[in-house]
Amino acid sequence: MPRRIAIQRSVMAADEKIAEKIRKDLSKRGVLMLNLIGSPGSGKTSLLEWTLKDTLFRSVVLEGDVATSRDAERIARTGTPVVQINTRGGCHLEANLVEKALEGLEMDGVDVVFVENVGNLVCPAEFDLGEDHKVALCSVPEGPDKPLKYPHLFMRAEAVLLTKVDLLELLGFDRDLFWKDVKELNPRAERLEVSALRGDGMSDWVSLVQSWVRAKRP
Ligand SMILES: Nc1nc2c(ncn2[C@@H]2O[C@H](COP(=O)(O)OP(=O)(O)OP(=O)(O)O)[C@@H](O)[C@H]2O)c(=O)[nH]1
Ligand SMILES: [Mg+2]
Ligand SMILES: [Zn+2]
Repeated sequence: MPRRIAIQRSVMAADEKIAEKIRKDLSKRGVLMLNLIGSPGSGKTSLLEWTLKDTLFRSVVLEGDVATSRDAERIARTGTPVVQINTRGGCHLEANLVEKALEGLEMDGVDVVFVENVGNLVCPAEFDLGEDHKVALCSVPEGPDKPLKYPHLFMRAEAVLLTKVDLLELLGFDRDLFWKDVKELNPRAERLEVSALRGDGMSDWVSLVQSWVRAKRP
């Protein structure tokens, strides 16, 4: 078994170098990259569909899924350039996949690369894709206890979004507990409540992305 561990380490080390290269290349161009991470169905694609209605920044999207191009088809309907990455069983994106996906995209004039990671609350947090920020999504139906049970993502995220807040009352969601635990894990993270169904919090989210875009411009 030790041999297997060594192989995994070297693969991860190579991938970390690719992530650094992606970060450097995008920074030279003044392009922001965001890595959206959350459970399957937490509302990542819905958040993007809403965000891409905004024309103040130009975006491209990389869609990570185990199989199908369904999410890429949804994004393409917004008119935004998109590449689908299928991991064929893999439960997270890696920098080498992102590097390949970026090769085919025209980046002139682009402000933001949104990466939707594979739906998974656990290991995507461990893999650097070369992003500027990780954005954690947790939806109301998942329950308020998730931050402490799956802490790594919440600890590393620059922003935590509680999604589907239109369901707060229906599901008796304890939002005080949720935010108390998030603050305990990561007091500096931006904290937003959004609903892609009703539009709650979307202008705050778009403003946050815009502030990151401005900070990135040369
Ligand atoms: N009530 C409610 N439902 C939502 C909201 N946002 C998304 N949904 C629904 O939640 C389901 C999953 O949404 P997606 O945006 O596809 O979730 P996802 O995180 O991209 O899912 P994967 O890509 O499979 O991991 C869909 O049926 C959406 O219509 C919301 O704000 N409120
Ligand atoms: Mg999706
Ligand atoms: Zn994984």
